[in-house]
Amino acid sequence: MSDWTQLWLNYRKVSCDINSVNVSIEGFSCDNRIIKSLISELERGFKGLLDADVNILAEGGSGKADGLNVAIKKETSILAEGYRVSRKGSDVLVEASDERGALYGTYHLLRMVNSGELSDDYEKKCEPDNPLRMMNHWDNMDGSIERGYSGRSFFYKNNEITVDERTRDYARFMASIGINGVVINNVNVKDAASYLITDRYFDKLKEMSDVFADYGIKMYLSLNFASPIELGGMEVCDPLDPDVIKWWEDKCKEVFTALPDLGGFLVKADSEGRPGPFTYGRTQADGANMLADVVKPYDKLIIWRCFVYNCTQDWRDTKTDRARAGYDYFKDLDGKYHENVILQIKNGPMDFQIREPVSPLLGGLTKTNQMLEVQIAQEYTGQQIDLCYLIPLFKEVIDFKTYCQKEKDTVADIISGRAFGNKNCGIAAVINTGNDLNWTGNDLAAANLYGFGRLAFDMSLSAEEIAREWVKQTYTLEKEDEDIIVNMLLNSREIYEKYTCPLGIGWMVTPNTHYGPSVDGYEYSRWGTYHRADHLGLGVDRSDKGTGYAMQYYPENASKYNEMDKCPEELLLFFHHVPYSYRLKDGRTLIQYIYDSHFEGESRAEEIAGDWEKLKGKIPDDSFNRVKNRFERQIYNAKEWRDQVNTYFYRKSGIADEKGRKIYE
Ligand code: GCV
Repeated sequence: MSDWTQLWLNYRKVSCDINSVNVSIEGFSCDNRIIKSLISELERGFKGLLDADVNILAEGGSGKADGLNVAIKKETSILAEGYRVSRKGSDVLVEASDERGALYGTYHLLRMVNSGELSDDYEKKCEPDNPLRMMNHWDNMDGSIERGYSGRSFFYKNNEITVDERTRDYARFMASIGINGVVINNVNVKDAASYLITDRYFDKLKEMSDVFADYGIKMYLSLNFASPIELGGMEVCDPLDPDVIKWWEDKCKEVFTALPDLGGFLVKADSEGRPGPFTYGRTQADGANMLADVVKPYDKLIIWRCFVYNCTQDWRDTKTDRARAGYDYFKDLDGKYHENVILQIKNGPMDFQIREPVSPLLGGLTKTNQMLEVQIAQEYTGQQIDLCYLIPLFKEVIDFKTYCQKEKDTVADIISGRAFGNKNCGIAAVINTGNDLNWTGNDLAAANLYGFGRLAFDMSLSAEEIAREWVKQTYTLEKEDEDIIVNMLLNSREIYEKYTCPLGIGWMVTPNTHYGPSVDGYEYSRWGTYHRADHLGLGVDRSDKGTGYAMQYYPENASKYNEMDKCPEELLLFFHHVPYSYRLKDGRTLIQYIYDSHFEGESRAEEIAGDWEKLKGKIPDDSFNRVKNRFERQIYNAKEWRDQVNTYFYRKSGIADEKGRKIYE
């Protein structure tokens, strides 16, 4: 038995009477590295799924008449990375214009066989929505993972890089869901990680990037903006200083000579203590463009994060609003970024809370390459202990209408390039993996890993379709049992939201670790994260009478968010300071809603834990028990949240629960 599971690629035997598969490759070279991976995946997949031997035929050859004949064929009319899979009786065709597309089509074919959906007369064409579909690792070189909840890094140990079979399996998983870029180190680049761009690590990095290249994945590195100081011994890292520019030019020549396949760099600058252009009175565009110009001759990208805000705020100051920061720093520079710069924007203006509005920068920028950043590492959403299927949240974000123009104005339109014709754009997720046996800590959290990739490729898929696909690939269950897991997943975000922070207010979480309740944990700190509760009400006034954040949206959204009565209720406390006696649309007061949602959230968490029990004996024991254990911890957490939040607001408001349930005094 291996030290890690095969997730959704476990290729367990399905019932089917095919016992041999003939594969022909037409128009692609069998020596191509991606085609080699494709062939080995077909062998592995059909062996496992059908117990069938795979015969690879030379071009035009013919195999055994009774088998399935799979042709992998070049078809130039299909867009880059896209594919068409079709079947007529025993003949299956996977068509693509390039090797990546052929590989993705192969995974699609195996998926259809696995789920029993490859009917005798089948055809499906898929072309990726987003040019860049990336994973961001926050792995540190000492083996720890910032906000990692699944063990240690499988890339690094004791400041050394590991490349082994697990790296290959990781690359297979990523390719199987259409990921084409991976940033392998934390955006907080410190210590040994700063040396990733030196010859100390080039050999290992090359080895890793070769494994990724076998699966059509480009490797990227996070960069320390202060490298000229830390590695070059210079006094400054001012992006307009000619000596600094020269240093970067020499450095990039060295890096891209050693690592020609590297896709470029991801940069966190002027954020949470990281160095950046502000130190020298320069703009974010000055910093990004300098690096972009330096990497341009090598045809590489600079992905520049917009997570820039004042993290030394004073809670007494009610005018400074962290939510405003991204827009305030980046909006005026729209159009000033060079073509190979992409701004990477977190989905909300704060920081991956369970509920936030969509960042007004998405679509606020119309002349700049944009990439959406989401987080499948469940930092604020249950840390892979509590079940929280995040695809519904991501769907809300990508479907959000920004009103940046008359048509094609959703976030999906913007990040895919459909809105403004950008080529360098897409979506990235902070990944939830580690070296735990099951990769994601909670076996069910793999649905987020799988789901993110599938959604990045095809944004028209629904959260339910993705959940069902994942369940079918992962477990062998009757339809009614599949439904149990699909429903658990689909309800999980709402449940988590109900027992944690109400109506978009966010935070109220244990400082630093970010797991479990601490209503005032971030109330008097420097991070700009306040709920402003008093004896009359709670919430942050971000209307034009408050911090003005609501006005950063286009008028259609701004007017909606600006007024308490028009504001979508799930975001009410994000935008307004609301009296406890305020009546929501269903007639309940705000305080009663807080009590009700916390009782309901906790009891529904118990219900889904009970649903899992129904699957005992149907899910492999090891997986069943791991998840069961997580649910026990989730229920403990949900009770803590319920009681601490309810008690806190009962003490503040002095208003009793109308239903007379137990609230601790
Ligand atoms: C990588 C939040 C997290 C940090 C993270 C940061 C970021 O503040 O808590 O751990 O740092 O976001 O996205 O850069």
